[in-house]
Amino acid sequence: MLSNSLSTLGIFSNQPEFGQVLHVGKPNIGDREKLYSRIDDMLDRGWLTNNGPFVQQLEKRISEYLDVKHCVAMCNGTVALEIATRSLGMSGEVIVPSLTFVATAHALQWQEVTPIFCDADPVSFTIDPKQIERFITPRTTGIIGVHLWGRPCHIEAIESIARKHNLRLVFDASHAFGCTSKGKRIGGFGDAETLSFHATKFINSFEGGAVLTNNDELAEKIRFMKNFGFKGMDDVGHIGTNGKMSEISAAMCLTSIDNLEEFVAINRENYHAYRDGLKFVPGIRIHDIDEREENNYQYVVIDIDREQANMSRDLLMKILHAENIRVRRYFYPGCHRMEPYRSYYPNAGALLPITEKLTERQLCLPTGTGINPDLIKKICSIIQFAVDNSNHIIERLKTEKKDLKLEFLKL
Ligand code: T4K
Repeated sequence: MLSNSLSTLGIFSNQPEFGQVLHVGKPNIGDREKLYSRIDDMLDRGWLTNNGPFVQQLEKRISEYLDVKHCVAMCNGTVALEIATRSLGMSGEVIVPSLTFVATAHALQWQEVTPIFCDADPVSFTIDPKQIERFITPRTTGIIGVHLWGRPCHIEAIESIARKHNLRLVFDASHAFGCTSKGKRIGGFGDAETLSFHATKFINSFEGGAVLTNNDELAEKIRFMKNFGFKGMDDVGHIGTNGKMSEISAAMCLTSIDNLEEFVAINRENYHAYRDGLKFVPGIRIHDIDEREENNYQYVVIDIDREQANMSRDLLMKILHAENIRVRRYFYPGCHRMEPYRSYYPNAGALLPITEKLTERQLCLPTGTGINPDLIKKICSIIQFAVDNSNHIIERLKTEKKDLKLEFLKL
């Protein structure tokens, strides 16, 4: 393909440019020897879960790193959200952005709390504080902000709305481990923040998550809730569930954190390689990361202007997939267009114009330790080639690929 000829493109049934699939979210593994040695310790100890020493070590390390009083490790980020919102007594309706991974909304609906979708700020992509108050009703009990792609929410504005209306406030910080807002590490804002350590995250524990809070009483309640409500041996004082993180997950997470600086450096270099490689491609704009703040650079997102690029986002995605570049449309089509929400609120899109627009234009590009600037140069040259030759590609697809949905080909 790099010979830059139309006939070598994977989308015309040729060999893909890359023999191995390049994933968004390929796990960062870290130092295997350290991981193996931790696993040996764990097996020797014969303590595999239930608040083991690695979990305790991890909680201490995270709370110190993020400067938050309590970190309660969990089995995943979704359960962390469920427990955080439940422990705060969220009920009725809770305002959430639609532009997020569906787990943010599902964590509420799973408990029969109704997520009410609010539009995104077109610049930060996070929940728009100017829109929140229009969704507050007598049934509203809380707000969840999501630090999407590591970009901090408008924290002060949302905090002040929550205070004014006496609402509980949770931030879903699944994407934001190691990111700062006005110089302060994300983790201690709102009543609680939640993390995900899923395999695809910057720091991972295979599956895992955490709830962070500065509130002693809340932290105690969360600890009970994630352990079936046990307050002591044979003494159940709360309703609870099984939200515990296992020792092998904590071992992985500790190892991941040992390598945090290296992961940031690799992601930063990749982000800059994409910036350089895409700066002259018409209609393709890489979303800026505010480098005055600390970032994990885990999500490299581009915006595709269909008119300027002379190509839809979805056609570009198909072209890249055919080269084994598995870009993702995070978070298309928006939670409000997924079930059950789509059936509950078929017209929600009318109140979410920015979300509707963004979800049609964005693509996440592969980064992380599995990617490097040489690979990125090739990826960018394919994007450049596709955009430069969009008319020819579309004409040829129309004749050769009659099964391809017309929607992809429309300009
Ligand atoms: N809140 C937010 C804002 C979130 O983004 C998430 C999770 C949550 C809450 C909930 O946290 P968890 O309960 O998951 O801890 C993935 C992840 O499964 C999900 O954790 C994540 N957000 C979301 C953004 O991405 P999918 O459906 O895209 O996963 P999947 O299997 O398609 O994998 C993504 C890419 O990574 C693929 O291209 C394949 C690659 N991959 C994946 C895995 C698991 C690998 O290369 N190796 C792997 O081991 O949701």
